Amino acid sequence: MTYQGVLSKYGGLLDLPPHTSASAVSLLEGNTPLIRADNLARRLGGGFELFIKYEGLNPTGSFKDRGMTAAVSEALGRSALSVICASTGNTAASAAAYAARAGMKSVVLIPQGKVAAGKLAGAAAYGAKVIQIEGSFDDALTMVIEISNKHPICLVNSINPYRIEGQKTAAFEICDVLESAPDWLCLPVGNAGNITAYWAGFKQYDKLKSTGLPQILGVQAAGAAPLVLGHTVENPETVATAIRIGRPARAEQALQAAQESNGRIIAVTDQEILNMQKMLAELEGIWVEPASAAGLAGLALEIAAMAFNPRGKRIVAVCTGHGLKDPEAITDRMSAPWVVPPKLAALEEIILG
Ligand code: AN7
Repeated sequence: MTYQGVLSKYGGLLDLPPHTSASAVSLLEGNTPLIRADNLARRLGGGFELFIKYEGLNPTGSFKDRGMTAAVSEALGRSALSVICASTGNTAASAAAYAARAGMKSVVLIPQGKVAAGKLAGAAAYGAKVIQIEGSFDDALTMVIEISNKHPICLVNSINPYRIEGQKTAAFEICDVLESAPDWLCLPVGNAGNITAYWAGFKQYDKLKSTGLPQILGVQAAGAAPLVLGHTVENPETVATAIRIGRPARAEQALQAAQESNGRIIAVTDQEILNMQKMLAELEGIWVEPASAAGLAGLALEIAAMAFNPRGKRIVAVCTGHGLKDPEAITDRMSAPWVVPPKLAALEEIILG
């Protein structure tokens, strides 16, 4: 049978109300490739297997689509007319796309001036009402919780339990491809929905199919690292705007995932994130947005610090969003391209000279 999205493939394993499946709103999300990254593994010292779970290849360019198909299908199933979310950008684009397909209205609240171009453009293209808040993502999240409690607008941030259910499917896919869980899973952590979903997914699959459990390495940006610091961050700041979050909604569950899996949550600097973004693109041909390089940057740091020995291990790095989401992360820093007159001699001089 042709592929029909994560609810169709894994719906039986997801804790969703019965009205959900009948109204499935899907863009055939999920089924993303797990790509071997031998060049990068070698650069990091070698001796282990490294795979990239390339979530940037989802329909709107990020992993959010896995949870959004579940949340919007559930909302439509009980005849909700509109959805709302706070977002650093990817949730906004995903919510807007799935709402559009469902014939629902969407409202997205974003922190003013801190959302990457491809995400803002996506939300607008899919027809969302886009509202900039003169504040942080955390301020915006507080506001959407309040308004959705007061009015019949469905909240589709990852506080919505169906988002987590849908996002568990990424863990199922990894186990299905590898025929077991990896030894380590590293991923970026912002509002902490995804790490919560992966851990729940791996635990469920292990019970069902004895696939084993990975150790989880959650990685935050140093300027937005409440889970590492042990307290909320009032003014989070990082080049990885997707994870510019100071008060994660699922902080406790993230810490629990790290602890139960015998893993950890660490922070990396913006420079380490940008270096890894380039390294992944230049060594493997995989361009991800800055936040999505954080998991790998954390892995590199752990290996360099000899915090753990990767030898013989199977490691999966989740790359959550596509590089095209945030072109300025590259173009703002690159040297200007060569300019030559349309003459062969000039071209030869640059290429051969
Ligand atoms: C590319 O879109 O929070 O820890 O509002 O876009 O589950 O929050 C995005 C988060 C990682 C962190 N990578 O995931 C939003 C938003 C990318 C992201 C994360 C996000 P969570």
